[in-house]
Amino acid sequence: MSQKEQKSIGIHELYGSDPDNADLKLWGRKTDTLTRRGFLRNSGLSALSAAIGASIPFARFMPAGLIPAAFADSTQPFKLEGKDGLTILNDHPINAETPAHLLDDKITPASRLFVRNNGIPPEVKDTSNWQLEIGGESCERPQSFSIEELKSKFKHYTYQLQLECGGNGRSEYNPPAKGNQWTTGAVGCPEWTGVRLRDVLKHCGVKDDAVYIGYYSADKHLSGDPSKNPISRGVPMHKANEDETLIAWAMNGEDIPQLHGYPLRLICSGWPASASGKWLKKLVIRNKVHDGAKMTGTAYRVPCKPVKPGQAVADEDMCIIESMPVKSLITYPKSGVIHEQTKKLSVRGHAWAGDLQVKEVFVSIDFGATWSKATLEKPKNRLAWQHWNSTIELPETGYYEIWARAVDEQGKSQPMVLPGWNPKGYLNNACHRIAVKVV
Ligand SMILES: Nc1nc2c(c(=O)[nH]1)N[C@H]1C(S)=C(S)[C@@H](COP(=O)(O)O)O[C@H]1N2
Ligand SMILES: [Mo]
Repeated sequence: MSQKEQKSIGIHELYGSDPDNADLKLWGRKTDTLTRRGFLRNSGLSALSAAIGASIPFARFMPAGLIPAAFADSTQPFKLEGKDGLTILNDHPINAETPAHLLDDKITPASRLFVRNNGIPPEVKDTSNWQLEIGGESCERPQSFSIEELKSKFKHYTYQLQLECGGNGRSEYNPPAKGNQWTTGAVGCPEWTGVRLRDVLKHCGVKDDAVYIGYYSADKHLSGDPSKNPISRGVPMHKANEDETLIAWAMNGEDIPQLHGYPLRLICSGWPASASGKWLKKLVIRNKVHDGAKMTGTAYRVPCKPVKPGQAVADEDMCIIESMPVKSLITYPKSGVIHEQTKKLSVRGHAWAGDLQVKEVFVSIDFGATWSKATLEKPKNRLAWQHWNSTIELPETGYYEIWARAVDEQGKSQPMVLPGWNPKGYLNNACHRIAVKVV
């Protein structure tokens, strides 16, 4: 079996692709098409066990078409300046994600924050002339601020705020979506310091007809055409006016790193991170939904109602993504760990839910047949991710998968299988899982 085949059929595609066939092909396992549970025939079970190098105590619960988590991570991280073990998905423009076990820190350090660039980043050396311009048709008093003016005129705030790319998890969709094939690592939660966007907008006068803000940045379009912006997105006024929406100059108490938007960036946490413009040069207050680059078509928009995978969707049936769905990560142990059966296993990670809080996190060791509740901490502040942990006993030696599932304050759970297909492969919040071999 090639790596490509392994990668192209994962747990979250179970219902999207062809589980019966996949099972038969891979493990000689027959699927009950009614319950969609796979039944391992003796030969299939031993083939699977041999490939993993362990018995599978909960094999009877293993869903059809499942590629063991032990095989899922086949990409090799390689080196990006200032980054620690990130996986590079594209080098023009640079896009890199963080393996789950390297996101274990409560506050994501710069060295472990994913990078998502749509264009060519500027090389900013001297910021004494950097001006942030505020304008737009719904701005009463258009004006510019130097960084020093921003710092001296407005009150400073520091919050821990999570950023997740709208395309995080894209790699699992079928039919596949074009774009960076993010797995689980396009998320992070550093601490940001800056001024409230609301305070700056108020100072410049917001007209009654204002509905949206939009950003413009200093990065260049990949084509080199100076009249084109790589990305110019925004948010509605109610999001712009939130306490935690910042014009930030510091990350984790230091200047924002070049790759992450030095010297100024917008932070609109809880929404697709594409709303958090880096290398910020201009903000516009709009009297209509902002129509900059990547605000229209299939960019950061999904079908307003679910569609069949691969179906064409009319433009008027596409809706802009707003708050991101509930999600979690297992950051310890690292997938593939070998654990002694006599010891309890500590498991931990983070969970987040867009604009909402996470209410509960559950953990399963039997492919989702049963779940136990993890201990969940409160967020440091609104829109920060929450830490969870659990201590697990594994009944016998063999191969296990640990699955984590978060539920938001409105009772919405992460799905165990892929959520609704959409043309660009956004919003995959299916459960994260890791492989554990117990000896
Ligand atoms: N100016 C500018 N801002 C941008 C982008 C960009 O390419 N240019 N990418 C956006 C996207 S799609 C994401 S997911 C986040 C990524 O932030 P990070 O690279 O700091 O992790 O920045 C957003 N802000
Ligand atoms: Mo993104």
